[in-house]
Amino acid sequence: TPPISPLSITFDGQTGTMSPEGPVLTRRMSDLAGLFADTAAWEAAVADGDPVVYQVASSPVPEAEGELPQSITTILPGTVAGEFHMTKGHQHPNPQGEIYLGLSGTGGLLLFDGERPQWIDMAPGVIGYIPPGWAHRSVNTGDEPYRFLAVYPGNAGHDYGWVLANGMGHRVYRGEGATPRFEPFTA
Ligand code: S6P
Ligand code: ZN
Repeated sequence: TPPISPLSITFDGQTGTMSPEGPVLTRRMSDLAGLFADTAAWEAAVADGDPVVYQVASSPVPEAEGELPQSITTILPGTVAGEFHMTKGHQHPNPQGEIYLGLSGTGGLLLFDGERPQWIDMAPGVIGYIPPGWAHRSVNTGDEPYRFLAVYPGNAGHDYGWVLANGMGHRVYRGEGATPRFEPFTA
């Protein structure tokens, strides 16, 4: 991939769009196989319209070594048997850091290094830092879309199998009031 020219990107934190825009990825309930604890409830949601769970809008900056691609993830509100809507979650096979900036709604960043789960509350104006070697998943803990901007090294990659094999340390459920309830993940 040839290097990209300097550019200005306009984004809307209330809609999750970027201009100019690169690829937009849509993940539906059926794309999240094996991730929610209640398999029967997940199957019922897939059968009942297979709703969109999240979308990722990328800038035109390519995922190539030396570049710093950006994307805005929008996770729609909801649960599967009380477990909050979330991203698949991944490790960077090339261990490199990443930053998230909260744009709208409320959510959290679940991090797991294989031993210790960590949680960062995310809201507009909060930067969540993901150190190298920490798998990461985003969770919408509110009743409106949760959006964040991600900036990451272009050669970091995405390993989704690691999360299927190791989990993320915790599961995140709707709790009392605004506080999520965490349950240990057992693989
Ligand atoms: C990429 C960055 C985000 C996620 C996005 C979707 O390194 O962490 O752009 O890709 O939030 O999550 P996932 O786990 O489906 O890639
Ligand atoms: Zn990442």
